[in-house]
Amino acid sequence: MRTMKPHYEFTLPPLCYDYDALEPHIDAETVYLHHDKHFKAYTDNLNAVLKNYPKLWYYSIDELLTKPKLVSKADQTKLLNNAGGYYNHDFYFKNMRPGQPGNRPFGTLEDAINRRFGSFEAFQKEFKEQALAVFGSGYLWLVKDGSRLKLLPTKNQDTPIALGYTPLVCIDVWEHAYYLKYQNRRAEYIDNWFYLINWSMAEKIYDGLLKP
Ligand code: MN3
Repeated sequence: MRTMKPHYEFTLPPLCYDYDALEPHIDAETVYLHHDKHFKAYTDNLNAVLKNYPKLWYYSIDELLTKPKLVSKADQTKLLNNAGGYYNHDFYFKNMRPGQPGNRPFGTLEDAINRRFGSFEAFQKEFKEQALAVFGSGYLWLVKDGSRLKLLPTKNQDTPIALGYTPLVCIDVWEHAYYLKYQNRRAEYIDNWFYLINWSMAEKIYDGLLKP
């Protein structure tokens, strides 16, 4: 049974911290533009597609992403791009918190990272290499693939859930995520972003205590 409360219209999820809370790693203006303008545009465009499909107003974002054929062929790309932009940005902003020195995973996820990559430092190195290698616009994710951990690059606004993976951590490497402060220096943005990863959130998802 579908819940009786519609998801439509989708609203822009508020930031869990102040615009300047990620300084000096990500500047306040970038956070403001990225959240209030870019993320908002995906939200508005998603609502614009859904407006014509009252039957879909009860579908969650996950359902929309995994069942794009519910809309006409002409609207499928628009739905996937904007529902994907909504899902990915919601995850990205929640997956960060004010920076802390020595920010690292703990608990069962730390054990799994050590098993899969050898050490946290080896994980960071491989993550950075793959995030640098994302060509054009996209994301790099740490996902759970069954019981295995995996690094997953995605293009544009493709999502890991449409591919059947459970996301744990993600970095947005679209230029709008870092250009104001770092210009073309994506590597520096990645190094700084490591201080911001919300490992508590990743750990809860990994342990099945939180839905991504
Ligand atoms: Mn973005």
